[in-house]
Amino acid sequence: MQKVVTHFALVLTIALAVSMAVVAVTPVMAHPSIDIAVANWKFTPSTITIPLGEPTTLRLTSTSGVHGIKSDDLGIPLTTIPNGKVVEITFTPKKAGTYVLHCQIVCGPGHADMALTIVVSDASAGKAQ
Ligand SMILES: [Cu+2]
Repeated sequence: MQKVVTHFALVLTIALAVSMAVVAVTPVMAHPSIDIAVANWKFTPSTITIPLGEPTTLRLTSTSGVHGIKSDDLGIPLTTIPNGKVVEITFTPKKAGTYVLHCQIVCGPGHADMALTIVVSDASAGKAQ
């Protein structure tokens, strides 16, 4: 009986590992996902370029301090990024341009200069219609 239980546990472990591997290689989201490190007092990268009209997910992780971003133009609600947490924001830019998002939480001496620049690029603009 003990052997059967051990065998079952092994099969279950393998099945779990295989299903996790499938999840890992399957593109879950077709739209871009961008990792941004947030720290005192900068976003890294500090400038990102994203396509116009496509849902984009920002995955923000703070390694020091509590920060925040917000953009009415881009449809990003006021979002706090606590230290050590991963915060995901998905939005769809409606208008091409350059948007400078200043940190929304007063976070210390470097706060005034802490900004994330998002360039929304209309990739079809240069192509013949
Ligand atoms: Cu900040």
